[in-house]
Amino acid sequence: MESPERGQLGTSGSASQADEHMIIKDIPKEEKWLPGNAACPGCGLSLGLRLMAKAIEHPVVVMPASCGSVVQGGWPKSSASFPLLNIAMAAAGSAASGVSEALEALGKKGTVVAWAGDGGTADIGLQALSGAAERGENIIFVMYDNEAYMNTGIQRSSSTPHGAWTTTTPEGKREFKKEVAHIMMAHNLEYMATASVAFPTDFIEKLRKAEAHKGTKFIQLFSPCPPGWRIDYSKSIEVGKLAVQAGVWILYEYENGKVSISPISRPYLDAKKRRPLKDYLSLQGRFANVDEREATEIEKSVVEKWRFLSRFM
Ligand SMILES: Cc1ncc(C[n+]2csc(CCOP(=O)(O)OP(=O)(O)O)c2C)c(N)n1
Ligand code: SF4
Ligand SMILES: [Mg+2]
Repeated sequence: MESPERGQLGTSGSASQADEHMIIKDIPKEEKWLPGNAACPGCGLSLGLRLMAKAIEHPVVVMPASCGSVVQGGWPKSSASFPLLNIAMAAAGSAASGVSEALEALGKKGTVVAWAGDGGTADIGLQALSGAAERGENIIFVMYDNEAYMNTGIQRSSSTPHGAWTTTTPEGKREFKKEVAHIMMAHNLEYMATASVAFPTDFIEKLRKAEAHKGTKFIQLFSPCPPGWRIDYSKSIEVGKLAVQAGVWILYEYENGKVSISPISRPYLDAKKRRPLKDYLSLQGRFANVDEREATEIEKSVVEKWRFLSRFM
């Protein structure tokens, strides 16, 4: 799924670095997120859960109200063959804190993963997440970012990008995307990263790295949603790759106060190597109303994001 970018890395003089990374055939075969679930075809969130359950041996998942709550299916026929607690939309950070403390008190094994959408993270869940991070609760918080409230009919969230159509922004969202990862950087976490379901091995490596750290770890996962982004069901991975190649979605890690751009995104530090933004926008019906002026504004926000991160490198 991700070989072209690995190839690029190898030919840009970093072959030994590339060799250190896992490749697709290294992904564990065991499935703990079972097939036949209720996700739409091409659902990024469902692929993300599948990969998470491969990366982490004993996940204990806390899931606020979201598409995730629905796609797992109704008990007793859930797709999750690991413990999964369905909780209120605002409560991922606090519920995960409680589960983590309880596991420790009882001496039970398990890695607590809060698996929340962008609404359940950037909006109503931000306070509980911030509290957990400030207390240093031993959890991995994954914000799967499909950039809108998909489960309730594609309403905009603060993580919806500028110009995107949603049912509550019929002419395109006026505001710009809230950068939750930047907010989490301000919490001085030991480990924070961005990832994408289009780059599964990178995501798995980051989850494993997160698991090795104590305290609150945060991963923001780019998760395409075909109905919400008005893309063909077969295009999720292509759109995910284009987001990285156009520099819109930057893969990076933040550890001990330093940002390091992940190998897949590193070539795009050089703006000339990025794919044109229009290639990314034009593939998605949600950006159909974006005109030249707005495209320029989006382009500027991409440049500004790279500049912001470069201050921490
Ligand atoms: C307090 C509260 N308000 C509203 C809802 C209704 N609700 C359930 S899921 C959801 C959307 C969640 O969006 P997001 O977190 O982005 O996850 P997604 O559906 O996109 O996967 C909403 C608004 C709720 N369950 N609780
Ligand atoms: S609406 Fe989007 S996020 Fe929800 S199940 Fe379908 S593809 Fe996945
Ligand atoms: Mg969402």
